[in-house]
Amino acid sequence: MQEISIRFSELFGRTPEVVAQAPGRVNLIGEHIDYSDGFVLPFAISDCTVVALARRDDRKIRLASVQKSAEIFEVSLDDLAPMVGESWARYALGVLWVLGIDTGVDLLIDGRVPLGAGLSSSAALECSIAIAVNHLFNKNLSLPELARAAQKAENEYVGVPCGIMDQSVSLMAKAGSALLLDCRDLSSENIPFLIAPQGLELLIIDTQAHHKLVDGGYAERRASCERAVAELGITSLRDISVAQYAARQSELDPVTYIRGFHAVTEMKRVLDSVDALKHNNFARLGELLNASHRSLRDDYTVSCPELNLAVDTALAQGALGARMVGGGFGGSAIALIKADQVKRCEVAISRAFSDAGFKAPRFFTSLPSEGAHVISN
Ligand code: GAF
Repeated sequence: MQEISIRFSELFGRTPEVVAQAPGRVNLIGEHIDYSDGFVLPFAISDCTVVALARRDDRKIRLASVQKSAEIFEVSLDDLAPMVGESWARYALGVLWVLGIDTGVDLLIDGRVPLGAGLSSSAALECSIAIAVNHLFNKNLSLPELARAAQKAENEYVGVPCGIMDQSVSLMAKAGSALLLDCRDLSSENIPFLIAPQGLELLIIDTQAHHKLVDGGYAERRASCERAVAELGITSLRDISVAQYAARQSELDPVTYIRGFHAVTEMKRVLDSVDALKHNNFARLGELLNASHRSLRDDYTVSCPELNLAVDTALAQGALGARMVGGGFGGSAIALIKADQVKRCEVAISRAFSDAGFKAPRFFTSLPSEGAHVISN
């Protein structure tokens, strides 16, 4: 029996009916454009959130997390409403609320995606529950439908205005590939991302920085993109080329213009990256990662000193490319680097952080892994 099933039995005095897991993610490129209908290119990491679930014959929801020891949070199905629950529990309850279940459940979560590292531990939690509930309650929802449900839970139940990228990749990713996702209709293509045979690794640097701006800053950037769309009278930033956008600069205020400029240039960088990957041109991919970072740092202004130092140090150590990933203002950066340079790079980044008086960073590497699935039932 799996470890989580044993813990579930100890806690709830019965065996789970289903165990499922969903991974966190790293976004290779295509940052802050999922909410502008863009193409993005994330992949799933090997760290997952695992959930064990069993139905009850009443309307109680009992929820516990391995990371919060045996503390059981209890709520009635009839009392589910936005913001009900402890902060972490809201992500789980939100999914139950959106999917609509007709009996209570016992639910145990084992979250193994590093928290606060910008690797989408929240999407992993939501999607592990979405896939388990879909299976146990015979919902027959497709992966894109489950992604939309998980996003809705985060938007409306938890109150975070995230886009659709993290939930989609957590559900739809394939091992060995990055997911080229069209955020407009959630169609996707698996783009092989096999860097090991090239002697390369993708180093993930968790800066351990969490700047307060994160909540307001994300919503504010999103609002700027929406303003650009409204003022230019277009359907989305997806529907305008870089040249067309630049030609209309005078119609927008400077801040709105520069935010939208990040979005339209990032959309092009994603498609150029796919082309680079299809031609095994990792030097070109590295240049595009660097350009993405500069755009996020200078135009979209969602980077921070820790992320910039991680990126600059990785490049000084010979990385082909490096950039911040995720929402920004902290969290992780990635560096595409020769495998035999990884250790030296880690040492240099740790030293640079210590010299700058920053908290010690953490390092991970991960191959592109499989999306959410039921492990046992
Ligand atoms: C966060 C959000 F949740 C995503 O939807 C996406 O916008 C990302 O930031 C930035 O690309 O992870």
